[in-house]
Amino acid sequence: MKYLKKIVLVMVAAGSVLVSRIGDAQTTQQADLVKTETKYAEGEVKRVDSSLGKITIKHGAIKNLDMPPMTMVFTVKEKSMLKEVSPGDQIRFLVISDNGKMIITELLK
Ligand SMILES: [Cu+2]
Repeated sequence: MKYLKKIVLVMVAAGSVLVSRIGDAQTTQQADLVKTETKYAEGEVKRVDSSLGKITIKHGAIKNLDMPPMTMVFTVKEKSMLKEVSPGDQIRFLVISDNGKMIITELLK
């Protein structure tokens, strides 16, 4: 009887490890999903200033910056990123906040 109790305890312990592992996997999966969803912001190019490395974008919500849709000016990390874009283009972009300055690190048409 004592032996049986021990087996049950071991099984319960093993079961809880399994459950916690499944929980971890789900959390990781959800984190990945959030990452993908917040990765790119979308918008339409309104103005390009190649010499200053600035671009005006009418953008949708930018989740990682908690920003609602609006039209605003961004600075690009590299001026060369503006070579391929012109007003009217639909773009996807990655933006980071560097001490309140919005910097586009990636720009895709
Ligand atoms: Cu904005």
